[in-house]
Amino acid sequence: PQENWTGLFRPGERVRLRVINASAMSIFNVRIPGLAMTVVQADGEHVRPVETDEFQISVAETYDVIVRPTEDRAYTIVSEAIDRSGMGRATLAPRLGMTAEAPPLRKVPNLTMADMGMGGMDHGAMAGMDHSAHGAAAGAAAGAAAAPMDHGAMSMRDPNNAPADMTVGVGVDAIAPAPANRLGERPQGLQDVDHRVLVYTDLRSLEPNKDTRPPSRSMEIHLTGNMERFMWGFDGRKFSELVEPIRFELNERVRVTLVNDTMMAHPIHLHGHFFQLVNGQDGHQPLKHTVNVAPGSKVTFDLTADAPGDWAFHCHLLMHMHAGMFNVVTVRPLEGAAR
Ligand SMILES: [Cu+2]
Repeated sequence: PQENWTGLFRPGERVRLRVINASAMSIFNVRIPGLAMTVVQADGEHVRPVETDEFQISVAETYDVIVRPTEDRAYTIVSEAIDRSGMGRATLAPRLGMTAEAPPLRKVPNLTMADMGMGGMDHGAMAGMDHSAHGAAAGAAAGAAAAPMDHGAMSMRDPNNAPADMTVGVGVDAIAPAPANRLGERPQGLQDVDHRVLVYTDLRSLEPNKDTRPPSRSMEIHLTGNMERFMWGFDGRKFSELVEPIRFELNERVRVTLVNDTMMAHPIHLHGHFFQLVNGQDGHQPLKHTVNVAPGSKVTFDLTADAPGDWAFHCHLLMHMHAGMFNVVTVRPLEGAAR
């Protein structure tokens, strides 16, 4: 922030900013106080222009925005880490050397019951959980030590809901018993701000989706963690324990639901493909390669498996990926191979 990267503009011109979250472990909330931003691309794919005042960008996501500063003054580009551990800062100005005020860091957001996938739950049943730890769990999003939790409360998984072969044992924090689709809700840390905030349901592909076939099958993948061993994985296993890759037939159309059983956000990234985020924009579902799955929430995407090969599929938080939240997606047959 001290280097104060500065982008120059002539008052009145339209400026396109490509914002890439290239960090290892930090999810940011981005705004330019005094300037509206028109989002025109997500992950490098066109979306219907949508004006906003702030957006959240998870690791590996990209948003292109257009701004039109008309005044002969500097503006501060602010990116606050969602755990409020720090703030990125840059400047848009008509001349080098100018700065605008940088707002103070806002307070650390606390996870709500909804964040924990407990909307509609009997909260009395939660008496075993140490509620004071929730804010700290949110703070762990930046890689800090996991919050101390009462593990006695962590065996709340509805066994009917979990995959039959999912490993759930001591310390596996399957602690969000009822994750729900919350794509239309404001992201972490932005629930209470008094200006417009981009939500995933705002994103609408500018072009109609090329593949509108209904999915021929559905699959559910749970995002799981273990706070005692700092292990992260899919369906309760880390990559080194996984035997089977996730298999798709070439050009198969599959609906994939990611279920975040943990109290941390996970930016899930698939190589080799863009998937269609199922966000209510039927026929114009936005194309993405990374989607942030908020704590205790579900995200669904439709995938056309049109790239033969082996592809990495993983959480893009570096420590989570290294700790096991990784698998290989195989798309077969390969080019030229017999079916
Ligand atoms: Cu993760």
